[in-house]
Amino acid sequence: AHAFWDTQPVPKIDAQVEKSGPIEVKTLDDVRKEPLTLPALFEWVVLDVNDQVQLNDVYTLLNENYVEDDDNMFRFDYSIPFLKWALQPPHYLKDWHIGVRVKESKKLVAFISAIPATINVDKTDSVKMVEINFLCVHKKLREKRLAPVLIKEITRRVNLQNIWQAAYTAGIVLPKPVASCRYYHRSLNPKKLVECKFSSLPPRVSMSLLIKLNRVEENTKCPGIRPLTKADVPSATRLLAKYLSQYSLAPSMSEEEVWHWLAPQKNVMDCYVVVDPKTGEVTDMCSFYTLPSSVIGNPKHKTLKAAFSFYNIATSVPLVDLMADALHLAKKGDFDVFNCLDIFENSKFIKEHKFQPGDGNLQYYLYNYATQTKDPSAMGLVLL
Ligand code: YNC
Ligand code: MG
Repeated sequence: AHAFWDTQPVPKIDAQVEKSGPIEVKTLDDVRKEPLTLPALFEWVVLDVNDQVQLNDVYTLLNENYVEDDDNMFRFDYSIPFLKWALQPPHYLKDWHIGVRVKESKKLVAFISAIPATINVDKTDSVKMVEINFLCVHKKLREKRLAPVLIKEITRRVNLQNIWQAAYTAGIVLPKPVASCRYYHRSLNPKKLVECKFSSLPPRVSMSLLIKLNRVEENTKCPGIRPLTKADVPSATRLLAKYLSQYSLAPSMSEEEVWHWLAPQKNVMDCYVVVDPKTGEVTDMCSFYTLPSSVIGNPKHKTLKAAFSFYNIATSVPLVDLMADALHLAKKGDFDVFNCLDIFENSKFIKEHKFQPGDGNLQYYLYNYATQTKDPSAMGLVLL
């Protein structure tokens, strides 16, 4: 049923994985030295995301052609600063920002990216991997089997660095999900969400009641909560490592990576911490990234500003209180909606804070690494 995926080192969809580990083992000698062949009208390019013009090309391709919801009402609108940040973590490789251009016009018509990451699997195996993201083929070139060529080319370039595993997420079901997760949404601006048809007025609920039901706390609950600073990083890194060690799939981050991924950046990343006043140690952290969506064909609203839950850790306060602060801070930041998955301990605050289940699912995958299927609550990894 999968002309491409059936040839790849991933478990069959009905496979019951017993033992964790690589599916195939290869060496550099096995890796093709030349790029995959593209149809004659196209050429491979490396996108230099430090160049504003090339970064803008990636932005525009994704803005016009990237992921939409099932009803094609919203499309992710990753911002230019977000893309620059997401594509350049410590030890990123420029070669892993791959584009396809039309030879004649130089128009960018496809993209795929990899970034390096160390992922802990089943609490015992630390695996050097890449995270694959932003796979996109222009709408006019769909269903021409270009996606497998992009995937094979990035695999080749990752393998050339002696890396043989990858983590990725997708809305669709492929062989074979490690976990099937669900999105939940907390309205912050219910009036706008209804006007955009992101949500609808429940029966017998007036707009004014809906607004009242979705109010957030007027003040923060966690004493001293404030943005993460660079001085917090050693302590925040320890807190994260300890917290993430309980999950079956979770990243392992150096101090450098923690600062890259969590440093507050307007319209990209929000990260707040509570610090023990005696020891200076970070005891609690909440974070969310900014990912707007274009509202397709709405006369009144052009974009929805969504916050996506990232890493949240509560040790000195209840998790529900920490997340009440996250919602308060997101509302203050003018977000319309706060999104999270049912991963981590998120189920503990989803009900209490009036999140509603979405219609989208998110499947987590590993490439060339078999492991037992996991419950969403065993997942400790967020991909952008
Ligand atoms: C997808 N999202 O099943 P079979 S997520 C993986 N991830 O192959 P064609 C996908 N595979 O089933 P189109 C996929 N979507 O025949 C489709 N496929 O074996 C498979 N959408 O290719 C599909 N971005 O070119 C089928 O399809 C084959 O023209 C069909 O292109 C697909 O970034 C796509 O949703 C998604 O831009 C590019 O629809 C296009 O439809 C599009 O004929 C809107 O392809 C945007 C969108 C995907 C977001 C993401 C993660 C991608 C992971 C890719 C897999 C990485 C593997 C690990 C590599 C490194 C390994 C190392 C080491
Ligand atoms: Mg295609």
